[in-house]
Amino acid sequence: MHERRLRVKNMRAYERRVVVICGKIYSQGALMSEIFKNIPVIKYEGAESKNAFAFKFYDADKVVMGKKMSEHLPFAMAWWHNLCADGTDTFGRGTTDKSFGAVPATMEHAKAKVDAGFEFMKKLGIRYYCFHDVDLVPEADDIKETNRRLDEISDYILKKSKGTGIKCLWGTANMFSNPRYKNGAGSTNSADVYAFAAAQIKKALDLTVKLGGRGYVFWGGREGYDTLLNTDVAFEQENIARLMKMAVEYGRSIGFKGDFYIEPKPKEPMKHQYDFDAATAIGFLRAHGLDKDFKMNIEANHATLAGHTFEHELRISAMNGMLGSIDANQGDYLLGWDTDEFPFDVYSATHCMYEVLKAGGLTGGFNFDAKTRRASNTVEDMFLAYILGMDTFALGLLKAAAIIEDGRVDAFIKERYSTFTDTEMGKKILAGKTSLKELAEYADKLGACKVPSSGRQEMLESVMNEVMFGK
Ligand code: XUL
Ligand code: CO
Repeated sequence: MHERRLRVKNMRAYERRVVVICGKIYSQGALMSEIFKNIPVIKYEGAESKNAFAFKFYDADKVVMGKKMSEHLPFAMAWWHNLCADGTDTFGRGTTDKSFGAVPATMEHAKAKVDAGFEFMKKLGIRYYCFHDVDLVPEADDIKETNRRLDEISDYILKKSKGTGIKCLWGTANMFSNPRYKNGAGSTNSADVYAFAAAQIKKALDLTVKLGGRGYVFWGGREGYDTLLNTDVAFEQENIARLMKMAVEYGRSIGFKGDFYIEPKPKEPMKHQYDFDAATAIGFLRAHGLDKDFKMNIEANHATLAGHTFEHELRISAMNGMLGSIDANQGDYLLGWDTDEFPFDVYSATHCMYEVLKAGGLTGGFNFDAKTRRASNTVEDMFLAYILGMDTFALGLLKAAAIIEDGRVDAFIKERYSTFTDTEMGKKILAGKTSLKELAEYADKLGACKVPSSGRQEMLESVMNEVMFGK
């Protein structure tokens, strides 16, 4: 019914070339050559610049620790926030016009979003984008029609990307918005819903491969539960693992060589999410033999919701060889939900980049899974937000490199564990060549144990301030 109304509206719009909705005029059919007419190409002007439409710290070609900034920081645009989200919240409708001159929820609009997205990325020098299937086209009532639309739009994206070097960073399937996923997707109680989830993953993998994606993400939106009174946790987790195994099997069969990612999140929308944090997700992957094909996509705001720091989640992933990609955003410590703000916290970005540099970089990239505030409702704000995010991570990179080059933090950590590397008994412990019995005899011989050396946290925090603000 809804679709028929939409078709009729579209036909009328097509005939008239323009259509008026809620007092606004939308052009139909004709695609504008430049959408963000008042926004220039964003260039690096340095820290002294007062030009809001310039980078102060992100200097793409600047070499830091042997690599260009643009290589350290493969930034990506999140299709959903940047091209779809209009500021709607639980208390009010949208504040931002994301129609880009087309009638919303039509294929013309889907194409206008592609035009807007590519102009946006080109003006900012961003080389990647991330998408959910339903960010790209309006979902139809019948999955066959949705898939046809996805074929049409991905052809259009491919055409549009020719000669730009812009590619997909990762793709994913939205398995949380449609009411059929109210009880989960891989964790649903309905075999039919499970089949639809599988069908969406199959198509999203096809699209990811077609668009040159480096990765494929599983964010377990509704994979969790609210009460054990209606839930078989073991059953649901086994089923999620089965779905992931089928995804790996299918992905590899169509030539997908990239990584699959789990994007951990502790809560929201579900009370207990199965992929609570990196440690939980890594344990799950290992238990189901999925750890060779999967890595983590760590989102800053998800880490803080889990009661962790961003850098903790990155460290846990990296030390398990599973740091794949990053959703670069930030939360608000005064609010307990996923605010998806553009990152401006340079301390956090510095800790993040320290982890990334130490891990030897990412196989994925930095996806701005972030939205402008509801009150920041103009197209200018879209650009200003990305300038903020890109500059924050550029600063993070510069400061993290400075901390590593300064060497005091690394030297302190090495020294802190030196009783294991510089004493006979410490070496024996590390080599696995001792036993409880021998260690107990050793303790007996000592009689009393010295309190270990100071952690010097305050001194090290001063070192960080010094490196951040000293020059
Ligand atoms: C939700 C979230 C998602 C994933 C992709 O909190 O972060 O947008 O990044 O599904
Ligand atoms: Co995310």
